[in-house]
Amino acid sequence: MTQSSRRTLSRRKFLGYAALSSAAAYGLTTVSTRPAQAADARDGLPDFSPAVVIGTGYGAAVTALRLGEAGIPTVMLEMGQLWDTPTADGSIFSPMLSPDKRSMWLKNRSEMPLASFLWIDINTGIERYAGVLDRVHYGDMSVYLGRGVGGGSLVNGAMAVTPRRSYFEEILPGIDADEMYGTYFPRANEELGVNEIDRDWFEDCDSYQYARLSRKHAEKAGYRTVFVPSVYDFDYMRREEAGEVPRSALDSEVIFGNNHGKRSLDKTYLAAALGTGNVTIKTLQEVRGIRRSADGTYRLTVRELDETGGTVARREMGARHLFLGAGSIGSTELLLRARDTGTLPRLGGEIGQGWGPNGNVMVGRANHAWDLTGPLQSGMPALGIDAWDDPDNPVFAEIAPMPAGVELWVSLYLAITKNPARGHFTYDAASDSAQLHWTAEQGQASIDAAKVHFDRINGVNNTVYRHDLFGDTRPFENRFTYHPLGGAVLGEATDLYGRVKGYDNLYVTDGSLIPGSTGVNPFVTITALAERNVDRVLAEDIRR
Ligand code: FAE
Repeated sequence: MTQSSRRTLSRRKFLGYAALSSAAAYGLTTVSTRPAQAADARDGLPDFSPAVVIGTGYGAAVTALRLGEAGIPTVMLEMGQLWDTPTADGSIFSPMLSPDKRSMWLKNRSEMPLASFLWIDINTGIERYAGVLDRVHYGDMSVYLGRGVGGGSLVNGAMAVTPRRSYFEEILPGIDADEMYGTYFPRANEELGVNEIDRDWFEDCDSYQYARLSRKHAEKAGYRTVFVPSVYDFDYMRREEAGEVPRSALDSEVIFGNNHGKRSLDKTYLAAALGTGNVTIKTLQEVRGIRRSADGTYRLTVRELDETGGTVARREMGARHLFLGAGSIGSTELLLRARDTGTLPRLGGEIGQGWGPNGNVMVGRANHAWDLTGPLQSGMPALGIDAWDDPDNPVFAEIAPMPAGVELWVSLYLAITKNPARGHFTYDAASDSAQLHWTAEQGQASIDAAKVHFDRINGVNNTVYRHDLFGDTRPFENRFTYHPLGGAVLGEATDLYGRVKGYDNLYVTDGSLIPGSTGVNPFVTITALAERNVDRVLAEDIRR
């Protein structure tokens, strides 16, 4: 990138960021840098836009930026809220340890990944509200999702990991890996603002005592650990520990949103997209239906929500080019509904297939009394145990915090395993929703793989598993995932650039494209693939 294009981009980002802030301040559901559009914010949707992007997560944000840069008027429809309005105490997001209504999407109780501590329920009642974290339940699996302008970037752990090239080639063999690793992964890392922790500070600080302890235990058992890049600003974190700035990662914040420090998409791609002047974001707009008009354009049925999930209005809007960026769960559901209710009948049997939880398993170990994790724990993981080269049980285990503000003598991990089992979705007409078919047995291979390594770590360190964290006595939790992947897999439900088979000008641009597993935390892969795909779509389908 040249110096002048860098300057243009940051000016654009500034404009976009200003638009995001002022929209929140005025309570608008439309965010745009064009004043005329902001003024008619409460007037619902335009009847038509050349391009519509559903969602505002990673795939969606990349797509909107590149469409906007190409001069294409683009509307983004997001079912969640814009998270930029401080409450009386100055916070935008709910505290992590005492969740309020802002924490969860339309729930009456918080639903933390750790259900209990010493078997005591740690969740609390909250007011039903369009909050930032959703947990969608399907039998033996539930899926955590971010809701709001920025999608998963608002609630995730910020770990920004480029997958091993050999594994990327294994999961997506049809994609030119030279191009991905030469162009698109570097581009994604730069635009996302990925940074690395200062190694000297890491060794010295209080915030990562918990990670250094887990490293000590892992190394004693012969494992190697690797630093994990992040989109949390590590310089800001260093100043948090020094007491120079308000705390966020060091105030236990993560899954209910970070009040400071995190480069979520509203600070990066979406700000830049708005700054092009061609992109408008409409919030609290849930797309429910997609059909095709006689002239070949798409018509969307959109439900406008209020802050408690009630329906304000149902409207329609049209698009020539339609991009689905509603995430693995959201985009898959939209396509399945369209196929099975007959509004897009040419969609194929590949829709809804190839889903996986990225082999996620959570596990806790009980530490000896003298092995302290420390009361201060950064909410943003910075280290992982890398056993991915184990030929029988490949595992990448991020060393996760348990940021309660007091010593708990627990080491926590989120393991990513290589589990070949895949689930699928079907459309359920009675509930008008997609249902996931995934069984506990399918998840067992992930537990078995993680157990091999954590048994070894426990054995060498004379430690044991915690049995009190997941609501019953199980030591391993694989009944939820942070990393839903698949449902409209690249090269199967779509061509190799995300064009949905059976229809032209219809694209998938999010985690649905990835066949169930990336071997690492997925958002860098989703971002880089979206960059690659939109390049091709702009060149061949839109600018032609
Ligand atoms: P996503 O970010 O989920 O965005 C989809 C958007 O579409 C959301 O804003 C939805 O509200 C919206 N939407 C859905 N349906 C509709 C509809 N019908 N109409 C309008 N809008 C709709 O999609 N990944 C990492 O790489 N590193 C991490 O550290 C990490 N930690 C995580 C921690 C948590 C608690 C969670 C939940 C996830 C974490 N992830 C992490 C996963 C990561 O956030 C996720 O893979 C991406 O956000 C998925 O990006 P997509 O573009 O697929």
